[in-house]
Amino acid sequence: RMAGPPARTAPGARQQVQGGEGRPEPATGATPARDTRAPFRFDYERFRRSLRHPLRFRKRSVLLSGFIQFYSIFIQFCSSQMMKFAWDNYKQYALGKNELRPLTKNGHIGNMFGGLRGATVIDALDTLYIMELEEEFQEAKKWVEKSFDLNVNGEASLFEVNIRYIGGLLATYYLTGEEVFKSKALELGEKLLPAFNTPTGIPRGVINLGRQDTLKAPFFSPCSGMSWSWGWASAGSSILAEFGTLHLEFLHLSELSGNPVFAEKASASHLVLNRVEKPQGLYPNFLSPVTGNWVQHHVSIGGLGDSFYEYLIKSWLMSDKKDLEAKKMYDDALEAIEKHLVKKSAGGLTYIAEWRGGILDHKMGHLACFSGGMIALGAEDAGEERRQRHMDLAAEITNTCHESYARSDTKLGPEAFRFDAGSEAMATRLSERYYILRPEVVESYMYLWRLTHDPKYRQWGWEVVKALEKHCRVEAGFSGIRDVYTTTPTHDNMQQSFFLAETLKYLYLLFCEDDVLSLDDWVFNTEAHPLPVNHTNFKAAVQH
Ligand code: DMJ
Repeated sequence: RMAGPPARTAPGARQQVQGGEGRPEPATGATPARDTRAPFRFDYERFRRSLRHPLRFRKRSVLLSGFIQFYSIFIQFCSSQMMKFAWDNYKQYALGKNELRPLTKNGHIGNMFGGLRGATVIDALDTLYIMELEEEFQEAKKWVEKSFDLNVNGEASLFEVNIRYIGGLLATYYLTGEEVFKSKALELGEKLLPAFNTPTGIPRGVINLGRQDTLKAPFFSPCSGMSWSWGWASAGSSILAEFGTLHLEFLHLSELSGNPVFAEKASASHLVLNRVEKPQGLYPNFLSPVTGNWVQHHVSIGGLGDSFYEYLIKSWLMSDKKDLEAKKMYDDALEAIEKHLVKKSAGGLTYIAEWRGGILDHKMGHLACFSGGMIALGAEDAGEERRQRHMDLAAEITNTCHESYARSDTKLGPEAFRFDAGSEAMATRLSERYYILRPEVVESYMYLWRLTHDPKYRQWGWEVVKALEKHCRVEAGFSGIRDVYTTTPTHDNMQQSFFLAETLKYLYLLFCEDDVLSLDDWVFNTEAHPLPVNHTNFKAAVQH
């Protein structure tokens, strides 16, 4: 049994998914989005009243503040100006494309989002709003209202569409109460449901977003609503960090629509994962959606595994600490990680190694650096001994990730760093020296700051601001760099949408007061889109 959204209407009653007029019936063979058409209204005002800290973003007056506050307001201002610069250039050269190419001053579409456009717009919305960049927020909103087209036909990553588009739209709805964001999120959520049509209910990674209700080109293809596993994933398997990173958004889709189907789909994976035997308590990264068995024994808290663990602890927090199943899964997983993967280098740096069928790979990816923040967040409610141990572990990992930045010439960290062959927190392979504007290290600084108020985290954040300005700012935006170990790096010509969604948002929040998006009220999805904690004590609705 999982803590989930309420079943608001009698079983069998017809409910409506809000905002979708004339919603299409799914094509034969597709997962029905349940025929649910009775009126349902999410009470936005009630939700706002349920927040423990009223929403406020306004900065304190500089005149009324002391030196410390002046310093933090100044850095807030710097990060909001970086956001404005990133947005203005995207708007000027790439509006409607997925990302900005800041050197060539054009847009990039890529193939992750199945024909959807405007990934940067959707990822930027809540950051613009939180930073009170009002004019820019209105520009982004106008694009969503007028140009964001969901009638597309193409192969999308279920994970990426969920964390960036659905997460970004849901967060902006909760912050603003503007219906357009809710209705787009729900419409898109329905398009993802066919991916769950597998024998185990574990979704496949790729879904065709083509409409399932029409035979007319260009929105219909024989593949509409079909799903696949990634070609590169072993033997048709699904990836832990992908099927395990749906829960937060899908629970909110059910919450806003009154339709439990989303929560039910996302919860199926916990059932399968609780049944399957785990090698030494660890979760391998590849699982067959057909048999529900592991396909390969590679375990990582970085890429391919990362946000699965994050969503376990955040599911518990988002349920107002009622989802005890998710909490237990998290506690057990962390215990196995502590036992088998956490290591200390000769130089005294704590790191989390990867595991390949019993053999340790002494490497940490930049992606794995989110874990400092996650472990600190999860430590909160544990007993005294465990709480202290986890806070220490979180601080040590965050320190190691800071070292990976501090030991580079640019003061930005590489994609992966190693602890072997005499190396300590540095990339040893040419192919791992790049930095693509990733957020994970500043994400951990933000959580550790909020939970300890140790000023070093703000100091480290300021170092990142300076390094980004020095090495990543180019004439028309911010760009990733190809080698963090040279002071004259070449640029990769890509301003990733997560730079606006996450890196700049976390830097900004690091210098805000704690009640700006308080951790009592909000959990950040893995793309840093804030989703509210369910304080209203809804009954558990998802039954196994
Ligand atoms: C983001 O899209 C998300 O944080 C995801 O969980 C991992 N990768 C990127 C940023 O590095």
